Amino acid sequence: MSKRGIHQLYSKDPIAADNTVFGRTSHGVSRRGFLSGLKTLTALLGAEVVYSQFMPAGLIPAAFAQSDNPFSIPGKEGLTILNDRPINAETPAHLLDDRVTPAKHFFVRNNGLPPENVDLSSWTLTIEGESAAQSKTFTLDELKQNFKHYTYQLTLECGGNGRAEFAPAATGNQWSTGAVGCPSWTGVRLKDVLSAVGVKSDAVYIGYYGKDQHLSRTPGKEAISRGVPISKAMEDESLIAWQMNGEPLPAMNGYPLRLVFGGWPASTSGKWLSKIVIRNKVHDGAKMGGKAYRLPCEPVAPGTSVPDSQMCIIEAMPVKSLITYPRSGIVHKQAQSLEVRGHAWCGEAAVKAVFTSIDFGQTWQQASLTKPVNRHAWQHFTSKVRFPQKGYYEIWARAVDENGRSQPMVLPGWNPKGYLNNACHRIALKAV
Ligand SMILES: Nc1nc2c(c(=O)[nH]1)N[C@H]1C(S)=C(S)[C@@H](COP(=O)(O)O)O[C@H]1N2
Ligand SMILES: [Mo]
Repeated sequence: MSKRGIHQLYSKDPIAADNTVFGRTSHGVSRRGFLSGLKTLTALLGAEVVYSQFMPAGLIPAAFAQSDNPFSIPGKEGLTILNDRPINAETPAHLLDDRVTPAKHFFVRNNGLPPENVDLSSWTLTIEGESAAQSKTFTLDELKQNFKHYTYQLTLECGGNGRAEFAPAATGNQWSTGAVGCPSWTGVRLKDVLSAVGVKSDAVYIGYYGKDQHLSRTPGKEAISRGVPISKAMEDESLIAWQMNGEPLPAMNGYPLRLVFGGWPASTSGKWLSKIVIRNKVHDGAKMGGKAYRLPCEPVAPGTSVPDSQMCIIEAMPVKSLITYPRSGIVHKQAQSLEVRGHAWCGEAAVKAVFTSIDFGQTWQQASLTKPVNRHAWQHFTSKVRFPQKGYYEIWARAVDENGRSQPMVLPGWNPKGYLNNACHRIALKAV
């Protein structure tokens, strides 16, 4: 644990390097259970908390967020590694500042072991299942030549993004805010391929199979095999994609072929895609049942044990936003206004408005917000913020969707596996 005083972490250059931010876990303050009084807090932050009268009791200052991780995955530098077997890595909020997420900053969520030595010439995609009129296999060339190509910017977010905040803690990857991104994807429409094969009238679901292996390497045992209702499969923006931002998919993101279902839990977007089944019932592949990617059908008290029969499949993701500039922990000249920016998204609807607050949610100011470039693309907000006096602030952002549904400021409904935490994002700032 570092013995450095917190003041040594201040810098006049807010975004130049990793060590320019203040407030870190290394100061012996854990993210959970911050109980000290205002005096201690002021000492640790090295600044007065300007709106302390509005600060919720027990709130852990955003300044004490997780520190940067020194390890990296080739091609994914800067991501925070959560696990190495399977590999899981998330993106720090300030590295998601681009409107179109660069491949190197797109998160990685693997359930098993990715295929090695992928051979493009022998890779095939088979479509079959009870509700397929026939079974048909395409080579990559056939897919690319027989169907029209489409490019969409589509938001993928892991259903477990934000899990780290739940109490009692939920098992699984402890994602903070970075299991989300919105690159541009190129491929063919899933519906064009399914229609070419023939979809029977009793079809209700599709399921995917990928060429990654279960962690146990048991032959024939899938790491994951999920899917979506046929209505989602038939949307214009539902793609079988081979490119991210005009380049072949990164190895860790499904090279050479994957499904992309924008706005739905990213677990439905099968990577290393080799087979799609058209089902006459809800797909029953690995991680479709039990507690996986499912919520209690009715809300439950935190810590409740819920029988599997009372768990329902997660469909569209809830409304959410992320502040991507400035990075949390910067030092800013109080006399200058600051342009805060970020993205907002929602699984089904578009985002109608984004608001920011610097007084722990007492007052909110409406940000300017762009329209999505296409359905299921995230939107961008900017907000000019002024700080009335020197001291410690938190900037909070809150998005509201077209149906009037807002992000909650505190944790939303607890659930056994810690899915769908869309609580407001907040960052720390010191005005000097
Ligand atoms: N074949 C396969 N597809 C998969 C997975 C996987 O482990 N294997 N993980 C799923 C989950 S849980 C998520 S969140 C997304 C992550 O996509 P990414 O790694 O490209 O960010 O892929 C989904 N598709
Ligand atoms: Mo996921």
